Amino acid sequence: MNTFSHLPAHLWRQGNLHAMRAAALFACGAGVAFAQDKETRNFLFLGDLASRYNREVWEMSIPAIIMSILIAVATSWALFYSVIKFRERKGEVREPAQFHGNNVLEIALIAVPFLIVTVLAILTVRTMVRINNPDIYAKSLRGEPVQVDVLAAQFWWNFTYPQLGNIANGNEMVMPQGRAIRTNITSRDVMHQFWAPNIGGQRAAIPGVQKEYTLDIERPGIYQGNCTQLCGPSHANMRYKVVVLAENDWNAFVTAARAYRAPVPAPGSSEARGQQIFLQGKNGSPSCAGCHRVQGLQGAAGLAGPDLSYFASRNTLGAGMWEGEAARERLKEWILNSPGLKPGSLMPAYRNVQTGKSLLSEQDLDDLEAYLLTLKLPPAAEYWNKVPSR
Ligand code: HEC
Ligand SMILES: [Cu+2]
Repeated sequence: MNTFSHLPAHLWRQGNLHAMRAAALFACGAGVAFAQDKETRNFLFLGDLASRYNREVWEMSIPAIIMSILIAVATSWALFYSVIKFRERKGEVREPAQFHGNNVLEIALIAVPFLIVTVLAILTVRTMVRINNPDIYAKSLRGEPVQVDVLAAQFWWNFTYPQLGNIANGNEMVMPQGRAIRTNITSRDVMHQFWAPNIGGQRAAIPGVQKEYTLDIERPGIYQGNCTQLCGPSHANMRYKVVVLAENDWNAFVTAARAYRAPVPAPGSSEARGQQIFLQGKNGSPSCAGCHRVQGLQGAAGLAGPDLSYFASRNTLGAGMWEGEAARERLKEWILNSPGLKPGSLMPAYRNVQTGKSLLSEQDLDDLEAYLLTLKLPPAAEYWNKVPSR
């Protein structure tokens, strides 16, 4: 039974063509409209094209998408056309036309796909070479590249700036807008993956290997990053923020961060007691300073946890697990029992293993919190206040 048999063949053919033209036009129109609008682009996982890398990838996908649409339209048209045109009619019994041995057809059926694959391969490889070539960034960006060393560890990040007096920050990567960022990515323990979609593709962090990549970002803002490697129980909680600053704000940040020395609390204050515990631990507990670096604090050079130099200027806690208020609220609980809050956290719980009794009193926690909250950049360098939106 043929659904279309009530239509005269020529009418059906015409209608068919019109419908397909309309569909093709609609698809192209929708594609163009989508690409203009930032929200929709984000929705389509294209990122907001805030980096040279992403624009290169987007620009190569346009011809690839157009080619795919053309191929889809052409093959569907050929399929429907031949199914309808050459269908078996009522009472008709005949052998279908045979094409075996038709050289022109067979060569065409090899040559056309070969051409398609070749064109797509050239587009892809060309883009891959371009986005991995530091020179293309250097050409379009201001000044010398900024060096940022990225250390990935279960389940946190450290960002150090070896050319800028070794300033460092944990879990929040501050970077300048419109400059090439030369990253040196490595891992402390297992394989991790550095991925902030707005900045470009995923970059492997491999223990014992220093991988250099050039990144850039064209607009100030906050961009979300996450480890995308299944690196342990908290792999999904291994997040970071990329905070991109306009030139002035970046310069202010660098100047202040280079000059930064952890403040010295007034003797006898809660902060001073906090600093004491931070440096020496309490009741046989390990000292915080043994695992955490604080710039300018004698004895705090630990590298087993994220840098805490200006922890109070950060907006996140637990490598981006919480932000803002939610982060502040959990600070004491975090200090007391980090693995209880974050699965697999390698920061030890401050409890006696045998008795389960806390090694830190409420007072100790208040003091530690008070001390941590003094670790702050000067207002001119508070980077969270400098970016358009969170
Ligand atoms: C054995 C090493 C070790 C000791 C000791 C230690 N920490 Fe940590 N700390 C870590 C690790 C590892 C992390 C990262 C955990 C994660 O996010 O997965 C961390 C994370 C933190 C964070 C969150 C940082 C951020 O940006 O997310 C704070 C705050 C912190 N530690 C404070 C302290 C304080 C205060 C002490 C002492 C009472 C202390 N730590 C003792 C290893 C340690
Ligand atoms: Cu990871």
